[in-house]
Amino acid sequence: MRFSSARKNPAMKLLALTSSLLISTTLLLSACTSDSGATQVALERAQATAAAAIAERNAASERANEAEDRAAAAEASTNRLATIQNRGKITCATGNDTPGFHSLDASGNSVGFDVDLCRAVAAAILSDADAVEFRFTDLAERGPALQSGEIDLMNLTTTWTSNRDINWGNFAPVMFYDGQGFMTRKDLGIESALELDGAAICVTSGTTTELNLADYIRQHNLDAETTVFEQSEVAFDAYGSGQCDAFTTDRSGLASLLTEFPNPEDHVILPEIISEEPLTPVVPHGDEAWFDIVKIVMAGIIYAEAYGIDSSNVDQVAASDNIKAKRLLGSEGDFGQEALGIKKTFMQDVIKQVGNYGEIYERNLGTDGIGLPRKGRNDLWINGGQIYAAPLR
Ligand SMILES: N[C@@H](CCC(=O)N[C@@H](CS)C(=O)NCC(=O)O)C(=O)O
Repeated sequence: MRFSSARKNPAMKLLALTSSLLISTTLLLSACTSDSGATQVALERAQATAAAAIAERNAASERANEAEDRAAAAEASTNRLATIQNRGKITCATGNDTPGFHSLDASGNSVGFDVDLCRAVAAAILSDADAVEFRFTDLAERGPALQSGEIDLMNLTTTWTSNRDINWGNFAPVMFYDGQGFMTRKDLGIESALELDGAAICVTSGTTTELNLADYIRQHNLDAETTVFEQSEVAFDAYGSGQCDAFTTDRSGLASLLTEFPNPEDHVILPEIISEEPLTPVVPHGDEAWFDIVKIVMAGIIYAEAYGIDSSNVDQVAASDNIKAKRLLGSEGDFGQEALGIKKTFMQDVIKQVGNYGEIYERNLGTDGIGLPRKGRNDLWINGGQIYAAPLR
């Protein structure tokens, strides 16, 4: 509203100026009727002055509009929480073709580990985990989608790298620790990635996978041929139909895509892990408070698991005498909710509707999902893993 009424002002000013210049031209004309030559010169001068003033005003008005457009974009990206609250839902970039991380269930709803963080953030700020508009984004489009600011959050098996951190957006705490691997058909008898000399390898574009593969081939002097696809599902189908001897991506992605094969036992994941792939939610640059909100929701689900709070016992714990757990649930104290302008009890909505980190993991990636054992880096720090976040206080 503020912008549309401000927009009218330059046009109205322009109108006022144009009519005042026309009035002065008419006055000048009638004052100089005695000398027609001088009148003609005066008239031309007045018209030229009026035209120049109008052109200058037009340019100033255009500059004002551009400045307002820039200000509107800046305001949307610097006050994303208010924008989302007005809109009534968050816009989250994810995918729909990697079971466990992001896919569609039988009713066409988005489900998965990546999807659940979008839902958790929606539950935190809108009290409704379903208040999410999912934007299915190709991997090569992730940078532009973040840079344009058109999405509020991205959770799309995205590796946190230095270049992406600088150029794409702000990366929240790591949600899943991974590394890149290779899959081949068992009947090829290949036991190591170093035996891929002469092989055709399928890979998805716009990924760290593509870059790491190029490094690996060069580093080990392999004479491998890479075939690049825009979507991992298409790349994987190409591998499945025998177009390539091997397929490479994050090892969790290999395990995920394997669940879609009718004959998974005919394939083998090679032992080499050739890179670091910390998979991380990302927000556009430019709004620190919004970045803090996403981080605090992540910390909330992680500490909820550590404190033994899950979707089945929220009310019970909120009324208990466990000080740390009660603070997390907002029944006492404050760990930043007030400064961020979010509901004190936001974590109750998140845990009731989406669950703690462990529940999210098991439902999608663990025993009830694609069967990736959690033990190791993706376990909580208290169990020797690396899943950790800022303490809530
Ligand atoms: N983590 C790597 C690779 C990401 C990747 O290849 N993700 C696949 C699953 S393993 C995916 O989500 N594909 C969805 C799509 O192609 O739309 C990156 O950030 O570049």
